[in-house]
Amino acid sequence: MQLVRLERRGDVAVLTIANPPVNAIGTAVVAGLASAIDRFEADRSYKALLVHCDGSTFVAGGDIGSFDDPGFSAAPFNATLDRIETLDRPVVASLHGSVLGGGLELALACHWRVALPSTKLGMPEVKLGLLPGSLGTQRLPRVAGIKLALDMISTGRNISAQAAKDAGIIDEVSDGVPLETGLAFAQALISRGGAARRISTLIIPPGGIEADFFATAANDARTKKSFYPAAAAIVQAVQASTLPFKDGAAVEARLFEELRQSRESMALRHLFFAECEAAKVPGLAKDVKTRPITKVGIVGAGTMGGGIAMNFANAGIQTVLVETSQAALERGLGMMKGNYEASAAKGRLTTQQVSQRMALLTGSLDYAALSDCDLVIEAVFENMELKKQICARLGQVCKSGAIIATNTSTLDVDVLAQATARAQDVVGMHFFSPANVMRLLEVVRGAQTAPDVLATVMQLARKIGKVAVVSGVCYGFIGNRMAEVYMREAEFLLMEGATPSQIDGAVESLGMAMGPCRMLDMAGIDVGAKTVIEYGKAGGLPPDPTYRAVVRRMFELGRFGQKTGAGYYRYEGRKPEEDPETARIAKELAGTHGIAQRSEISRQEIIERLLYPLINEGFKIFEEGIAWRPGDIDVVWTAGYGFPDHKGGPMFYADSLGLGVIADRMAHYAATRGNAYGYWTLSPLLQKQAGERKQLIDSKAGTS
Ligand code: 3H9
Repeated sequence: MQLVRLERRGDVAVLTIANPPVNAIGTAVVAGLASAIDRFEADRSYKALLVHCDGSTFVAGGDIGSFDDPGFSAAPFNATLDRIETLDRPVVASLHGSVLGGGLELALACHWRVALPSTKLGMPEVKLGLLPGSLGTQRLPRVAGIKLALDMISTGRNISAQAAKDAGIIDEVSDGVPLETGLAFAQALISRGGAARRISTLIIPPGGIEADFFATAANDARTKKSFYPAAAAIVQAVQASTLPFKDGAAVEARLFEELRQSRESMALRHLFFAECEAAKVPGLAKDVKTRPITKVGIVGAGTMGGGIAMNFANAGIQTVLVETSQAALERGLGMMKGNYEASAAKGRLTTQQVSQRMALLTGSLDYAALSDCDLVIEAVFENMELKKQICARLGQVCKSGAIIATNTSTLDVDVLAQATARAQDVVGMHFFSPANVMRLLEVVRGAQTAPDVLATVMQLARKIGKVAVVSGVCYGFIGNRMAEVYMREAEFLLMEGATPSQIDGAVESLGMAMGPCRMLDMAGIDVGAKTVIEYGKAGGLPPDPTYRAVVRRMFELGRFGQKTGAGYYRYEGRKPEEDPETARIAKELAGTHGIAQRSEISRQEIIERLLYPLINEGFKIFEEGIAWRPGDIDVVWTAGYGFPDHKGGPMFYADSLGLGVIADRMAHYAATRGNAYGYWTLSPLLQKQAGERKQLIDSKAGTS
């Protein structure tokens, strides 16, 4: 396929990029651009050049996959942009879709820009741990001003076509077909004798900005975004736009290359592709017909059910909530209204949007209200017997072809599927709290889940803005199964004498959003303890009396975490304070179970004991086929559990550390702590990869 074409339309040479799906710029496109420019230069009968793209979008960026090539260089594309800008006849870019990164850089090298009203423009490189590497840090400030340019490049946010016009980034907003609007603009330009204009020749006026502007921005980047080297580099590169263009360009080139090779950027690029991959269901026929979802039912209007319902109302889907009492129903609907009103108060929603969303949410005390729903999700608390009863009832009440989903976070989806007597319609939809905010959705495929059910739920997840990862059935699926070993070690460390803030501080120092103690206090110790108790009833727990002894004791004492003002920490409002009572409880348990307390436990030991078993569990999950790809595990932990994205998720992080290091330290803990219950037994896959000195994830982002 020809990726770049040059065709005549009267006086105008039309350059078309056709590189689906998003017209990303890679080596072949750059070569195509160069040859098209050669032809344009050679033919003096053309009066203007129009650059546009086939398909649903203008160029959405450089080809992210190519950044992993050791021989990658931005120089050929940058030289091509330079050639475009220095052309002596006007060059017009006609924009549509997502004009991002290298796409916006291409547009800024053109002399004039026209865009459809629906166009989104942005420089999202920062989300990949990069900065714009094709002169975006130099050209954008020259047209948009330093403040807006720095804001767009630092946040990676998109702006609308109208906002871009107001900021001077584009010249005209015009509706129609991109080729035709671009041609009309180019022809009008020719008629009025419009000439070439070059952003690189613009000079940023000195003194147009506060004297300490860049110092403050650099300080913010260093302190607030210390885990992300791109943040500080972006400030430096944008500051360099006040230098002569060539000098600024050299600064940008150096910084881009440093970032491209940074671990952080590799990790974020891995996650970009891992998220794209996670949406793909292996073996699912492309033409599988999904089931229409126009009405959703939720059983349970508690925090979880309410949060889940809001996702559907946000997407314009009618949703009915079923509860057992009027009071519970009213409480649930009131909570949702309160959440929407809080968003409106922050200016995120209009009052009209609040009313529209609330109008989509109704409540009922009668299961009959679920009979015309296309999807019903049970979201009652984690109790197998209760969930089985509800599933049995849903099996009877739901219409034929309706999907029945369980929001269980740990229980056996196949057992629940059997309870409905229509297992092919059943799937797990594990939302994360707060369900209207957290991006992750674990989709649990049961042994009999029908392919079209899986396809429908994956499509629906995208519609409601979730990143969905498919998991097989096992205790806790991908996320909570790994969290279980992490919590296990956190509790052992408490009993050995570490404080909650030492434990949390250790993993937070790596960039984890929240350590295990704060996490459980927030999620609810009662919820955590009941899950462990349920797991025990199902025979899943090791015969170890010390296993998760702390959470169970806290539960007995009514220390449920934030909601009761005390858990691992004591709370004044939401602020956690160290609580001597926790140390006392841990010491008492240590005494009961004969666990020796130590006055000092190193940060390194805490990190290793929390994260290495978690990684080991991830390996088991992958080799058992519970997760299809290591990247799926990384998406679960970064999107749902606050694992630092700049470390790429636990599996990518394991590769960065070296699997041999993890295997050695696991062996060390097996020897020093004993391994009666197999806590330190290596997954065969981890052992094999470590032995062969191999990585788990191929460096070509996201594939295993
Ligand atoms: C950059 O530009 C650096 C420059 O400064 C310097 C360059 C020298 N590359 O998301 P979707 C794939 S950095 C390669 O489902 P949507 C994606 O993996 C780049 N592949 O579609 C997926 O593949 P698959 C700055 C890319 O309609 C398919 O396209 N730009 C790229 O929901 C469809 O993607 C960005 O960071 C790419 N740049 O959303 C933009 N982009 O079908 C990143 C997409 O195999 N992209 N793919 O799974 C996006 O934000 C969204 O894809 C977009 C479309 C909004 C464009």
